[in-house]
Amino acid sequence: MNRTLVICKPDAVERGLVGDIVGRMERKGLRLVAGTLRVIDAETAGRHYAEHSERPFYGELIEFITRSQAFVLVVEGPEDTWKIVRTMMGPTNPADAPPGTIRGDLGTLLAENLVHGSDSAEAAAREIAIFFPELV
Ligand code: 3AN
Repeated sequence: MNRTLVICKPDAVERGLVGDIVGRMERKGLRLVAGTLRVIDAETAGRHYAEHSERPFYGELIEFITRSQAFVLVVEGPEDTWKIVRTMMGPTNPADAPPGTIRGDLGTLLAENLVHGSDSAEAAAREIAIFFPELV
């Protein structure tokens, strides 16, 4: 089996959309391995988003992801589970995300796009180790 990290971001928790987002993954056939509702601290957010540290929106990104509780989870499925989740999420910008995707159905804002999913098998392993070291 193959695992990936998902974050229902603060906007998803604030809007009461965690059940919808997690339900989509369960109905798709993915299994929940771990999940925790937590405020992500700035240090953890910085490790998670290290690849974006030089981007102009980095400060905004850290402020957003740390502003209130997020639901951080690990899901499991067959090969390339990270890719299944990414397809379900839709493109980064909700304006480009087709209906049927999480961002296409539920979001309008680029900076508050509801959900994070690891973008490769390597990223999944790295990110699971950041948020759920006990699973490694
Ligand atoms: P994704 O979340 O689809 O993997 P990334 O990794 O390119 O997208 O970006 C990480 C996060 O940074 C996005 N989820 C989004 O919230 C934010 N972001 C990306 N591009 C911008 C931008 N141009 N302005 C503001 N926030 C952005």
